Amino acid sequence: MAFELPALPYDYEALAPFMSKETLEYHHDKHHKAYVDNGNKLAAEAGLADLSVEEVVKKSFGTNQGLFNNAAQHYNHVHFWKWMKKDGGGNKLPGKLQAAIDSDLGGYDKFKADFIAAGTTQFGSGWAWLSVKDGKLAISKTPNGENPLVHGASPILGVDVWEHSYYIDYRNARPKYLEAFVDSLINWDYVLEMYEAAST
Ligand code: MN3
Repeated sequence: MAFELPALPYDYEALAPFMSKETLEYHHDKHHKAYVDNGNKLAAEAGLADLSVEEVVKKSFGTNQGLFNNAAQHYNHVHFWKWMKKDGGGNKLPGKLQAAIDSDLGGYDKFKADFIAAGTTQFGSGWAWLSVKDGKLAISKTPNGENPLVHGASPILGVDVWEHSYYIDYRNARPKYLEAFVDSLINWDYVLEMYEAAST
């Protein structure tokens, strides 16, 4: 099925001052749109236009780099917008998620430190992730558009550490952006929704 650019689930000012209107306009309207347009063109050329985005991501990994880059980035951004909300973030998590973070990742404070470290130490463009693998939560990082789907895991939270995600608001201070994402932006209800889907 053709990829479509989803509307943001909030207005362009909603995430300020942690993520500005200007960042969202460029990031959603231009970067994400380019992944959708290029992904559709390359999926059609590869004869994969009828597949879901998840199937295109898995099929193109390691075999069609151009298509993979765009399809994976489309998948990543569809969820990235929903992984944030106004007045989000912080340590008030849904109970089920809190219990899993306690048992699998050593508690919220350790999760926060390790997630931020993953994003900070991803050299160049990429993502930091929280995913479910073999029934347990795990933190990881990937370069460029790569994501946990191609490593046998189900992503439930990801943060974009490409410069286009933070340079307007934070310049080169990637750790400051990651801290604001965790403290003030994460939509824990959507993380729980993906956790429950990945755990069934
Ligand atoms: Mn991006």
